[in-house]
Amino acid sequence: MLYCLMTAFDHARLLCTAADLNQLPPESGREVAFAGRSNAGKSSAINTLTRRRRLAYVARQPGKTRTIQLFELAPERLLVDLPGYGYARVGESLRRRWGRLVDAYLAQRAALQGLVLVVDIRHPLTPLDRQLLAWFAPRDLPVHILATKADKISRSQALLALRRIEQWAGTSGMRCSVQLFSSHAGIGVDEARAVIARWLDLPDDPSLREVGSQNKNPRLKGSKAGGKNALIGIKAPAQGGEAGDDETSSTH
Ligand SMILES: Nc1nc2c(ncn2[C@@H]2O[C@H](COP(=O)(O)OP(=O)(O)O)[C@@H](O)[C@H]2O)c(=O)[nH]1
Ligand SMILES: [Mg+2]
Repeated sequence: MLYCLMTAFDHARLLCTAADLNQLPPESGREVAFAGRSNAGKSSAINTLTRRRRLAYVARQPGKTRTIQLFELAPERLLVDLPGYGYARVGESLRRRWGRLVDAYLAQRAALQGLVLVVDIRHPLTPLDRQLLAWFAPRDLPVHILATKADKISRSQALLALRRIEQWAGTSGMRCSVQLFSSHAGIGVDEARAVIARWLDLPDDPSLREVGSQNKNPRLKGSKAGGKNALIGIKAPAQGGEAGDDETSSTH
């Protein structure tokens, strides 16, 4: 039996694009930010979670996004797509590369409830990702790592990579959870939605709606991704089964 959150995710809309902190909306609500290396799959993840093809801009070339995009799921409940880091020359400091805008957002934004760190499962937790987490740790907010593009490698490789990230997370001292994800294959969608819904305190969370057994994708059967997140306080589904993003281009 599968369950899914019938949520505000399905009603997402672009609220605004901010090139500067003073263009952000007032801090009266709750926000969950998506961070990660350029081209890791942040925007694709947002599109998949909201079951939209082009809500967030999916770049054909890495390093293009320079603004913060804010998506409204419900009044004062926002998803925030941050510009990626790591595309500029190796050797520059994270803060210099990433810029004042994102730096200030993550350090100061009071509305921020948690950070979704999107990592390409084939290159998980690069030095820049670790730098970001170390730098973000003093805020004492939860971090959920989406190990995405799980469709690009075998299931056994994916589980091995997942275990490595979990081991690191276990020693990090942070409130850190990890899961497999794929925007293209729809892996881990409901699990990620459940974490975000809880952080955003969405009005319909944690109401679960029984939808019956609809998983037609044999790749997803038996995956452990749905049960890996120790921070989820509700029954995690086996898998989402829906792939909201059918972008086929890849710069890899
Ligand atoms: N195979 C595969 N490709 C993906 C996945 N997610 C994103 N991509 C591709 O990776 C590239 C970068 O994605 P994008 O979402 O723009 O990354 P961002 O820079 O982190 O926002 C695009 O070509 C996407 O189509 C995924 O889950 N599987
Ligand atoms: Mg993007």
